[in-house]
Amino acid sequence: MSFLRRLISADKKKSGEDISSKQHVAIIGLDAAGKTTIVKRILRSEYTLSKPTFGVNIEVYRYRTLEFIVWDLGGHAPIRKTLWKKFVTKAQTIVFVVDASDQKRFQLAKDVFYETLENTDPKAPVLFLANKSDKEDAASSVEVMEALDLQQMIRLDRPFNMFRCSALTGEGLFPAWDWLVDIGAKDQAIPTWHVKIFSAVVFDSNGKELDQCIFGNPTQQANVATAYRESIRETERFAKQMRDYNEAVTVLEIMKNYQLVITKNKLFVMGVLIDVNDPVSRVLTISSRIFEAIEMEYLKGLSISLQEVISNYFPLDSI
Ligand code: G3D
Repeated sequence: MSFLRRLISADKKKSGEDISSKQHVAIIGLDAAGKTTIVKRILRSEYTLSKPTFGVNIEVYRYRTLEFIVWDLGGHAPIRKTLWKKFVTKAQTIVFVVDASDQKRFQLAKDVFYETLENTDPKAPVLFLANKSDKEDAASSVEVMEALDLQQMIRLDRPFNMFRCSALTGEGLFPAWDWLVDIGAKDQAIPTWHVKIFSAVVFDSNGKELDQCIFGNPTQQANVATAYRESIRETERFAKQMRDYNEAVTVLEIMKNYQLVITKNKLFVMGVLIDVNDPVSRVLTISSRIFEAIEMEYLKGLSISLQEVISNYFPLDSI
């Protein structure tokens, strides 16, 4: 529950004296995307459900000063649309949920997503959840991103992030909400939230290479090839140097245009090659998330696919 409290206190900080002000979170998406399941999982039992009083099916969940308004998009009568605009316009945070296994309705989801965005506060952060990732037929993050043309969101001057998650298993859901809270705690000046990962390599703590990957099309890969090779050598060297330490981190400049962020935990040493101007802190978050994601496979002795993990968890950072 900690992130709900943090969300409230972030709001208090921003609104100064007015600590009783409500924060509105609009949770929207097509029907059956999983919106209600997500809200209930986030809130567990600590909420009250306000009965819809408008004769339409809006669910409003309250937790202290947070108000979660859950709304189905698509196929509404004009009266509902008018009412909805009132809610969505005042929402400080937008959460859009798509059922990643409902590929037939991706186009409709895309249409309603962009239509709704036009009515939102242009500074309101948007958290995009590709839900039902536990289902076998669920699309990958990259597929969802392409089908909904989410690349254009990166260029907008508002915080945006996308996570693949399952409301059923909880996988991916909590890091997503953590992101939202972190955004809420910051002032509205928006730095770059994403980095451009060119390549990555991971070693185990004994210095044995587990996997490496390079992103981009063949031309981009050719351009970065020398820096890529150097990043592998440097990461290996660092792994050896830091063998006796459980935690370590370093940032090296590689060939003027790149920086290599190397992080080590008990099990792994990973080097991530990014643009020289990209924020290193973002890579630290990414690295610890990747370590969590690959730990189970590694401990079971299974092979690790860095490419798959990075593009699934951080699709916007690996394009
Ligand atoms: P909505 O509020 O967006 O309309 P709901 O959607 O939260 O009511 O969820 C619709 C159905 O999808 C529910 O199934 C719910 O259990 C299921 N669902 C929600 N999230 C997930 C998920 O992450 N994985 C899977 N496998 N199912 C999910 P029912 O059968 O109750 O209609």
